[in-house]
Amino acid sequence: MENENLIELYKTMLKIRMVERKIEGEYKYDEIKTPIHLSIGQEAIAAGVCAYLKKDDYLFGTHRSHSQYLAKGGDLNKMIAEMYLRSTGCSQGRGGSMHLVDPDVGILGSSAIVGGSFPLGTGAALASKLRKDNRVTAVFFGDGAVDEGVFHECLNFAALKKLPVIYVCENNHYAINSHELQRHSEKNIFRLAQSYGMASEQLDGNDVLQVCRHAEAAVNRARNGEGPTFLECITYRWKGHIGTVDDVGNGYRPQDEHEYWLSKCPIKWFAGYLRETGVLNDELDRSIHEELEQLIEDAFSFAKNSPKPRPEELMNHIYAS
Ligand SMILES: Cc1ncc(C[n+]2csc(CCOP(=O)(O)OP(=O)(O)O)c2C)c(N)n1
Ligand SMILES: [Mg+2]
Repeated sequence: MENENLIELYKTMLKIRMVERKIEGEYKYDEIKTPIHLSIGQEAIAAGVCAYLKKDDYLFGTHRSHSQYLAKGGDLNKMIAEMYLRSTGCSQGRGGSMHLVDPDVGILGSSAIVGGSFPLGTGAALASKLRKDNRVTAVFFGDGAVDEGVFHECLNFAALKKLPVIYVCENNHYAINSHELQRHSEKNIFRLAQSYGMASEQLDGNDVLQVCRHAEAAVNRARNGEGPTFLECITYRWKGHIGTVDDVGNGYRPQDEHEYWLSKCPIKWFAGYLRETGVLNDELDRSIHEELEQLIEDAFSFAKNSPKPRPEELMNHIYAS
């Protein structure tokens, strides 16, 4: 990868982290009127996969979609306005954090229904195949979504029809409080996809360069008509399932497990790699941080100064025109 692309990748990961840290900090003021699921610690997956998607490729996300939306190039101002449920939000203030959409850059929606991204994304990939539009669809989901029957139906169909789709599993080991070992008879999720006859790999989701290598191969496979790819990306969410708490201790996640994963910070690791290879230095890093801080400040003031939907607009946007 060229140096400038490596820096772009770093910026994307850092942007996700800084945006979510800002949301976390603002949440206590109770002006953000939406449940939030933070993806701090998981940034490398969306950043690495989306680095190989074109603007008009499609993406379908989950309840934990901030990273996916930002990595695919979703508009930051509209995303933050959506957190504040303003008319200027990406879902006109009707959706909140779990319903992010930006069709201008191929983000056709995120879904609060666990497993909801499978049929939507598989259907979009079928449409692309029928239309011969050469688009690739990325379907993001968590390890919890693997427990849904629709996972199997969609993987079978996509493999059978050789659809141009990439299934991206953000395996952070937990579905709310429940560990994957308590839920899965097959302990390696990627093997389930293999059984449907599609290319399927398990990888370190905190190593953005590894994600990139697999994403590039998957996108090429999809574009060349060779069918779907399944990427099981192993990671960890630093925050609790929902909101700003950590969910550590109290019989939920062990302290030592949490600490281990904090030490595997994907951004710290990548910054270290970029410095070692001479791509990043103090001055550049400082200017990237400053640029992002400004962007985020601007997005929050745009959101806070935007109008709320008016009562008489209640029935708008219910049906597509
Ligand atoms: C069909 C359905 N069942 C249950 C829920 C409640 N729920 C919301 S998030 C979640 C856990 C999802 O875990 P995972 O897919 O691993 O994603 P993560 O939160 O770890 O990113 C559950 C069970 C839901 N939203 N939809
Ligand atoms: Mg999970």
